[in-house]
Amino acid sequence: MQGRSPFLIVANRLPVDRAEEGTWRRSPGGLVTAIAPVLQRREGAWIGWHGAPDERLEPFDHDGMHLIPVPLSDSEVELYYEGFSNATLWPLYHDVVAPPVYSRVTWEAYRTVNERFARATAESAAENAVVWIQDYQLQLVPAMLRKLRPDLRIGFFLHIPFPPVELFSQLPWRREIVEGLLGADLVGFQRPGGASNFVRLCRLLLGLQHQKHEIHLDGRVVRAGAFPISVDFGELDSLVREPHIIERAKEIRAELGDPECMLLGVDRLDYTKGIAQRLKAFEELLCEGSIKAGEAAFVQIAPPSRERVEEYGRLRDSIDRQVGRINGEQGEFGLQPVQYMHQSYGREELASLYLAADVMVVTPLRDGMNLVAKEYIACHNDLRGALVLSEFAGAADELRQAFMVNPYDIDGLKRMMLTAMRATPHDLSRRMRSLRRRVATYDVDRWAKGFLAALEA
Ligand code: GDG
Repeated sequence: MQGRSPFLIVANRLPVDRAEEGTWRRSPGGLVTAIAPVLQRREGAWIGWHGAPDERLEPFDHDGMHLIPVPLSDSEVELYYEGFSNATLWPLYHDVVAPPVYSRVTWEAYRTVNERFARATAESAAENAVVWIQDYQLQLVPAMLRKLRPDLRIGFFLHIPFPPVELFSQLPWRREIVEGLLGADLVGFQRPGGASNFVRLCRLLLGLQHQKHEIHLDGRVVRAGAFPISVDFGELDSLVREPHIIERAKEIRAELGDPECMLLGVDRLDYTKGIAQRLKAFEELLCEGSIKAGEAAFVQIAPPSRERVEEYGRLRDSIDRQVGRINGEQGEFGLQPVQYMHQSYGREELASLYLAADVMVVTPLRDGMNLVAKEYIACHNDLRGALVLSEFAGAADELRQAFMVNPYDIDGLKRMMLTAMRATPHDLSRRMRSLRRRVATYDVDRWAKGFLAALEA
């Protein structure tokens, strides 16, 4: 077992993107930030796809991390990733807000690719190594891996919601998925409700005994639990204290025509994020005169996502139309109430936007956690700013001082957006102080350490 790793992360994607020919750069995002130091400390390895189809790469080192690429063919990207992961599991796990596609062909590809990940992990893990598998693309890996390597300690974390039995049962391969997850020693969810759904499913579908969140099978115990993910609070908090970020935030407001109130949305363009609902609420507020066009500006950042999946193409067209209609009907010369940016921005620009915004509007119809909400809070050491937050985001469990909404209730959403816009500085700072205490204490480092401590206990 020489040269094998005592600690492995297994995820659909490696934590790097290609820069220029032959060079790599670390991908942005909390997961990588949280896990990279653990990998470096423990001489671990990360197993995942490197992002280019039909290409085989040898393992390589980057940024103190040992990376083991798993190849995917172009057709596997289409069937396993865009198909089963993103056209079946994603909508099914998000309350079927879009209809899931059940296809035997994409399921087969999902199984094949999961098997490949399990083999790559089995070959790279040292005796008794700790393995941490990430997310819905790899739910069969725990059981496949346990079969190959019963000596390993296996953890699994689901970043998206885990649905109630009544919805999950639609899945023609429900049994295989649950049995796949049960290969782990610890199955982590964002919310306690996800862990309860899973345990209940094990009982109802497989007839397994459990005590609270401990499931008994084959003489083993599988534990389920909630481990709410978070952000790198310290990094964002110091970033927004930099003079160039503060300057840029002022510039952004000036570019918008110095509105009294700037509202902001930041989401991958995804139908689970409730973008249409928040725009509708804003449109009605303008239409009925509750707010004037020059008084408020709505900035919606929505980088493209999963564009080859059909439902995402439809969403793109419908948001394009909605924004066009609002600006066409409610705007004036040189004054567009909605600034819709269908592109991705750098970390610093994003931080400046968060800092500039008076009201952050986070209205997912269902969301595992929602890091944008926590990032906004981390960026407001000025104690200014209001967070409008959907009760259907995992973050709602922790961020009780936000302006809570049901995004399906457009009247309620309108009322809460107005309340947030008109809240007194005293009320805002009281709420923000408490929100910041929470996010500063439970940051992403604490999440990773908490999960690993439970896995190794
Ligand atoms: C999944 C779950 C769970 C967004 N636009 C830009 C950009 N972003 C960054 C945000 C944030 C991240 O992307 C999005 O994270 P979310 O948590 O909001 O949502 P998902 O992508 O759906 O993530 C979710 C998460 O996994 C972690 O477990 O919270 O529930 O669905 O960090 O800042 N980043 C940059 N430019 C952009 O234009 N650089």
